[in-house]
Amino acid sequence: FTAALSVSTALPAAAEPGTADSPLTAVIPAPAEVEADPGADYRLKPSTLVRTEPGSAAARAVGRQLADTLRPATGYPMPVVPAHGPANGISLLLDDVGDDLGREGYRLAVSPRGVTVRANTPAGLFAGSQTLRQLLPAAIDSDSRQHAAWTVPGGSITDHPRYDYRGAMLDIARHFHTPDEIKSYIDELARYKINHLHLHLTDDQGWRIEIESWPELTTVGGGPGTGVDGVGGGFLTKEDYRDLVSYAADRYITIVPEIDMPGHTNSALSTYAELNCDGVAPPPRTDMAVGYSSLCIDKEITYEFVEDVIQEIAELTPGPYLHIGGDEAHVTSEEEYRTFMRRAVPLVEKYGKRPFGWNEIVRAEPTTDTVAQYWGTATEHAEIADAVERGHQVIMSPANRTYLDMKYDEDTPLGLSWAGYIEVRDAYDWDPGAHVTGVGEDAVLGVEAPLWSETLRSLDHIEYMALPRLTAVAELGWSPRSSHDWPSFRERLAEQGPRWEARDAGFYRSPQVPWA
Ligand code: TNX
Repeated sequence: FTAALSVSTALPAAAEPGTADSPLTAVIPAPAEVEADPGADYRLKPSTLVRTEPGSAAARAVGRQLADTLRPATGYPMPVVPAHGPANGISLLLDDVGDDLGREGYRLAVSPRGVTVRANTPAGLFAGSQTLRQLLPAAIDSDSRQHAAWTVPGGSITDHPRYDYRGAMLDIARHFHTPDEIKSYIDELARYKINHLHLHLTDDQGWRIEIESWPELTTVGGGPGTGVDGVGGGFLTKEDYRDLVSYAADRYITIVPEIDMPGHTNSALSTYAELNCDGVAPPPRTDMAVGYSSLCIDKEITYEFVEDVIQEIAELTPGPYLHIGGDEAHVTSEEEYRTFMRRAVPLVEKYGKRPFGWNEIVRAEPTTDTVAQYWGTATEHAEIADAVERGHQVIMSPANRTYLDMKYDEDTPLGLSWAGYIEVRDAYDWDPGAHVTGVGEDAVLGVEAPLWSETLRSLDHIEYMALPRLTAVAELGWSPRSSHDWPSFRERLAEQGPRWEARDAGFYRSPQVPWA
């Protein structure tokens, strides 16, 4: 579909024709059903209106966001108005499109008179709007006026997600990333229909979220000189966090906060001496080692601390989940680990949240409502299979597939390689619903791509590691199993390149992808 585009000199790559089968299918994640009608293209005009469901403030807000994203490159005014009268232009309508499409599904129809998105809820309208953005030429992502034929290919799409939970994780503990950088990442997630952002808020090297009852966690534990190599200081105030929650919510993304415990806690232990079994604060750490710290399991103050933190985080978080980590507690004995989790997990529930932990958490046999995040590299894992047998749901984040901090290959300047190199095809070619024996489709709540920040300091670094692999995980989470197809994915991925260029996002030009 990019063939119709005559682009400014700033975007030479976008002038190359796309190679996907049908222009309507050139979308990531792949829509569930597509019916092309080549004679029925719609072209945006200076007079195009964005019409939204009358009486729905949420539909109107989705329409406003869509118009905001279309104005800069088109230069068209794109007024947002209530949808009365015959359809023309872009219409976002709430309608009964059937239970099959659920909360996030939508139908999108393109005819010469306009584009109509119908959905059961505003979340579906938002998802449909993201599809529409990708159906326009790549130059639509530019923040300055471009000369292009703003054509949307004719036909219809019926779409809905495979999994309810499609996530990305950002580690802001090893290096703090600012609210603006996090928002920029949220924008990128939203485009690919990722609907959860897990924030890894605390770790050995830094504590990045204000806790009023333990104020030095941030001023000392997250202050200047903290982070890997001592250059990752900073923290989110409660106001920053609330603002991120609402920025994400506007994009139908739920924040999942993580306070990692009982290991990965050196920043807290070095700030508050009383949390240590011997009452002596260890020195702060800025190296990348893992597994050496633990809260003191036998001290009552530990549970006062844990409860205070969980309470404050739960109060700040409208989303249903609260992640309490639980990974790599190598200096906590198995018995201590169970003792700890048997007190910590109920505290999460006491404050109204659904507990979430890295897969080790199932060793403590917590309530089966606890979601286990699988980060192993094996496809046989008795512990997690047994947990599924007991009724747990699992988030799939196999480290050798979804870890965005793993290097692409031996030459990647950033990242780690303990789980191997992950090229784009490795990130794409696996099935979350059949990856680990005993963890079947029904046990999988969703997928998540974690991005650990030991080696990452800037948004450029984040983008380079996340793009393009993030889109592979997004497609695994959204698109039907039956649409899984590497040759198709790599062609569609190639068309994202000019879009990232148009919006100045850095990405890794994998040799596996036929970039324009
Ligand atoms: C393992 S994955 C960790 C993190 C590191 C990451 C680096 C997990 C639950 N724990 O502490 O940052 O590897 O890839």
